[in-house]
Amino acid sequence: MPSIDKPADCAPVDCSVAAEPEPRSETAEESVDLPLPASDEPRAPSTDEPPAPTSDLQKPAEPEGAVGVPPPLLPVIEIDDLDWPALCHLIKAGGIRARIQHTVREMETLLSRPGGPKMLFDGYRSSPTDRAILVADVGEAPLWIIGDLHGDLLALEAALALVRTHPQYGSEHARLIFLGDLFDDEGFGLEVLLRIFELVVADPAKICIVAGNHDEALAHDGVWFTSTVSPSDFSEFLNRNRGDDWITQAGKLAIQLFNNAPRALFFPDGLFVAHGGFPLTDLHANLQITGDWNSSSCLSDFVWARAHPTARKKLPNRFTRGSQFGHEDFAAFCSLASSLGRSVTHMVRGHDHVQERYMFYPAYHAHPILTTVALSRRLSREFVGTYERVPTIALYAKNAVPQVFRLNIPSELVREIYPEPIETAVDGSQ
Ligand SMILES: [Mn+2]
Repeated sequence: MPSIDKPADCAPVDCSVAAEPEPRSETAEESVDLPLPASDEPRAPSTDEPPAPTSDLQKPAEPEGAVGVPPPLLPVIEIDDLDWPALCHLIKAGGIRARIQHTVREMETLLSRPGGPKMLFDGYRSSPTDRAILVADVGEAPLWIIGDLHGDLLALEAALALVRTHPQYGSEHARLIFLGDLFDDEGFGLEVLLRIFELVVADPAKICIVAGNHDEALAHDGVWFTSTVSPSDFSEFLNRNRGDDWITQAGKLAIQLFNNAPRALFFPDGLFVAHGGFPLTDLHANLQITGDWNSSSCLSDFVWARAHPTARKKLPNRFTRGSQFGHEDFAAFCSLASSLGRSVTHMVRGHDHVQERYMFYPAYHAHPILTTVALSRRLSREFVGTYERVPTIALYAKNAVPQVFRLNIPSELVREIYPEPIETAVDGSQ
């Protein structure tokens, strides 16, 4: 793959050094999938076995009007029949990089339009800078949710093949919500970014990009790209390529796009969408009074908060942006949001790179949360499990938890596109 800047990005020193500067905010990402008790194994739900109704201990005092059974979990769908050789060829052909000038120009034009780019759900912003959008009508065309990609061009192309051309599930009208974290963790960060730019430019009304913590952390100080998160290899890649005006401009456009990208979406059926979480409990009293969903602390929690799989409550820790929440914290948020006119009953998010690449947390059965990430490989900061993973995406279903689709990419293809780095094999030692 001569056109792809991979070998340099895979230098072993990047992986080990980058993990150290900010351990408190990012190492929690792995700790979530390490100590799970057996009861937290992801499960494949079936329609005839809905989650148990809320027990009396779960929500003793919730003032919900339309209390009923929680939104159901739908069966997980296995996708095995994509055209894998064609996907492999597509990625190796390097076309995305070859189209960079056109893509960057088009994106530049779109972002400088007076009325904004008019992307999916932008019409529901209460003001041009509203980043916690109350969506009045989700629309009818299929709506897919794609979690963390971290440079996973293979998972992205597989997802696009599914949502557009699959004989059973594909549609030319398909719309996409990206849950952020498009780059960092090596892989094909620039290609993923440019590919998503291409999708936006082709039809902005079909694409919504919710900012993740890695996207939000990227900045430019006038000379250099910077990042406040670790790993931050994408900003290092951009700096290494500062002689290339097109790559530099792509990075700057990404920053511009993410600055004003939504941090949260509230759907009318109670689905809440964000990269990480929701305003944690120490913000609730103030939020109740002000109703200001766009306060900097609320916006930060949407992007950075992490799900604890089993805890009832977690004390917000404001010394780290990645503070955790428990299932009663989410129930409290659902209650608060509903009292502020935003019904929240369930959530879809990315952020935590769970080993199975999707997770329904049993402890959250009263208010289900789906975590979905589209990562086909074990990242260098993950230390357990197989190298090949099954990336997932999810399909919006009204009044239900979004339906999980597992993209069963053949192992050989994963290894061909992402050769396993020798230095992280077996035991994770560097
Ligand atoms: Mn992530």
